[in-house]
Amino acid sequence: MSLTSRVPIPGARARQGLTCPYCFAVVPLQDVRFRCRGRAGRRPGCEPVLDETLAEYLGSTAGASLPPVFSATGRRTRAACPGCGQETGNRVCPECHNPLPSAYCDSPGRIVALVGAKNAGKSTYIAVLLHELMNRVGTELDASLVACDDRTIDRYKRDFARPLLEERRLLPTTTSAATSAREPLVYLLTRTRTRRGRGPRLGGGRRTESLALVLFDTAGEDLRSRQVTDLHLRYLEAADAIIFLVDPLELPGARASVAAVPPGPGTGDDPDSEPINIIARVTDALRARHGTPPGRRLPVPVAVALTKIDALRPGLLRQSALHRTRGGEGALDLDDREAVDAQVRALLHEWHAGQLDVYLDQQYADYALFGVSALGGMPEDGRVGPGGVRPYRAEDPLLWLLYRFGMLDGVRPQPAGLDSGG
Ligand SMILES: Nc1nc2c(ncn2[C@@H]2O[C@H](COP(=O)(O)OP(=O)(O)OP(=O)(O)O)[C@@H](O)[C@H]2O)c(=O)[nH]1
Ligand SMILES: [Mg+2]
Ligand SMILES: [Zn+2]
Ligand SMILES: [Zn+2]
Repeated sequence: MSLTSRVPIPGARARQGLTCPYCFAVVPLQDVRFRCRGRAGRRPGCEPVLDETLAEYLGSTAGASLPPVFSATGRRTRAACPGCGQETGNRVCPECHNPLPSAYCDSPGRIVALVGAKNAGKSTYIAVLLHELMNRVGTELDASLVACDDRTIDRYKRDFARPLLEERRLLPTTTSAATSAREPLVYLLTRTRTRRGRGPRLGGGRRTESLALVLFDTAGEDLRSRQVTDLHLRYLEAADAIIFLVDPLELPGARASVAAVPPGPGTGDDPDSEPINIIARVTDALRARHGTPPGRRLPVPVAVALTKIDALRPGLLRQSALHRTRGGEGALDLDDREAVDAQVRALLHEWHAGQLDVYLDQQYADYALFGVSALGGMPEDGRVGPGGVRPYRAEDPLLWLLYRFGMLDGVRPQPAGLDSGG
């Protein structure tokens, strides 16, 4: 099988400009604005002023006093501030005044959205995935994960890393966007690839590619109602790829496969919270937004991941692809990928949740199934289990998406002799 037979990615669809990863407005490049660097030490510059546009986005004036924003041609990477004459390379979105990192302006960023029902494990997954990308997986991929703004850094520490990873407390239920302002965590994942067999004279042999990882920790509650808020819709519409998280404990047929049903707030018999209904609601919204005619499948790549797979009976995992540890070579092992996909599909059918698979196949041209565990073990009394957080295959959906985006090679370790693609 050819390893280069990747289909074109819809994310590469010609956009009229770039999509702001904060407010999801589509901005023509020439309309991108600049923010003065401000005064620092002996360097002259403008004084901070209240940025009302940013304050409106934040829903608060805290953190919105910054050096002024000005217009200049956003196609350039730098511009001189009309107030103080100093050059700045800080570009911002004209709609919400959030920073647009140059790597994001210069290479078409890709937005990955994360969705799931209440209690599916979204917040826990975000905490762990980001940690993995900043550490083990980042090293393996030779990729750096950099937060695009200080608020992302602060919020990741305060709401995710500190409670879950340091204090080992389970994360609280995410509050509804109706009661508290919601803002995405915006990161840039940058990977430098050295193209094998290409000398530096042929374009340098090194290519830097970026992916905007925009994680919007939606409250499951907000996806329950049909009135998905406008920001949610814009988020989903802007997404070049979607990760759906599904709690297997919510699949009625899976109960028998679970080692112990965890205590805590299950969603019970509420049909609005069933995974397939959440996915259907999001799919309807996507269809409306993309104007996809009925009968045609949506082109957005979708990774559907069963969460909490540590909760499945050990017997079920033994001898299974899910149980195998992924070999980490900075490439996607396509044999392993197919084996996991087939196993999760078999589990869904065994659990009488085959309709989920059928539905995805009808609606999406490109979807893949995963099994992940963010915690790696059952939590106890509101805390992470005694072994600490030991994530398991948490990065798999993201690796697959990187592969789909052409940012990661696919390899088949067996049989030997195949070109490793790329
Ligand atoms: N066994 C196991 N349990 C998990 C795992 N991840 C999450 N959980 C459990 O699922 C609960 C909900 O996880 P959250 O990450 O808060 O879920 P959420 O999707 O953010 O929920 P809402 O914010 O209410 O929409 C946690 O409190 C844990 O009890 C996991 O990897 N393994
Ligand atoms: Mg949450
Ligand atoms: Zn200035
Ligand atoms: Zn914006």
